Amino acid sequence: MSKLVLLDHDGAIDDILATLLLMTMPDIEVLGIIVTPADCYINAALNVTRKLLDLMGYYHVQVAESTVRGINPFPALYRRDSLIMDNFPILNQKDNIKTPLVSQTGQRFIVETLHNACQPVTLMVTGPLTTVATALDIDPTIEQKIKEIVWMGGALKVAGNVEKEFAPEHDGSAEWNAYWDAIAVEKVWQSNISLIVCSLDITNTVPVTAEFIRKLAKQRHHQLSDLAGLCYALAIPQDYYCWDVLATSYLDRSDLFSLQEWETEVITTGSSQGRIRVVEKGRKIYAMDTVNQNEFHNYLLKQWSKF
Ligand SMILES: [Ca+2]
Repeated sequence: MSKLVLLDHDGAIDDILATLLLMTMPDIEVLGIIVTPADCYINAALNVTRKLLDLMGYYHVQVAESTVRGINPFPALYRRDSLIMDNFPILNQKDNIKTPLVSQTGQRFIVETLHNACQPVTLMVTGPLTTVATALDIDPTIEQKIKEIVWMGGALKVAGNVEKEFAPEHDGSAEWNAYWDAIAVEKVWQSNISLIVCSLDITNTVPVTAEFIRKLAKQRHHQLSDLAGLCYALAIPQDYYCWDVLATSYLDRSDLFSLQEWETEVITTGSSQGRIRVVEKGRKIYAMDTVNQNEFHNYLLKQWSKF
């Protein structure tokens, strides 16, 4: 039986690439995609997601718009990438979008989809945890239908990526997805759901390099490689890593990773808000600890040559 997955992403370059990767995976049934309005402008991010599904011929996958709000907004400089992607020629070959946008909110869509699922579902979250936390607020019984949450977020033993330039009162110890809404992280931490976290500790080991983009360029006759190369080229002026893409690859290739168990707590207020700290007797989580970078890159090249 296929592994059931709900993807909740927040519309940045990396989220779109994670979607691109997830849709190529064998033995996985994607029950829907929720877009959380965090590292994006929401209409553009919804369009990009649906156009991408159109490009791959996955018109049956439902897309839902989360209407949650975060506490600390992402910088406009990051969010505007969603507007650029929405205008990529490769995503605008047709006049109309075929993949449906469901009428209910993303948070309600999670509740309904989990209730209707025939077995527990993996939640793949590549943005803030706010939509998941809100779904748990709407109906706490959905917890039983969540097999695990695989989340890109947090910084355990390394510095965060919330920079002074964008958050003058922060001490730099938090990762952006956690900083956007630390209270939502705490809400999920209070549940009994199994958590597998892809934190900056491991994503720091997979920077986006010009060399990798050249490898994608060599196979650009495959549409997905061309699109991925375009996305990464857009990212290269920033200090960019395979954050969401690494996290998502775990669903198909957990064999490339080692995991480590930690006991942790979430700081929700003050200058360290969004920090996830390792403490004795804290909430148990599994963090992806190491990955074989070469094999990870080869895996991406292989998956993105499928279309
Ligand atoms: Ca993201």
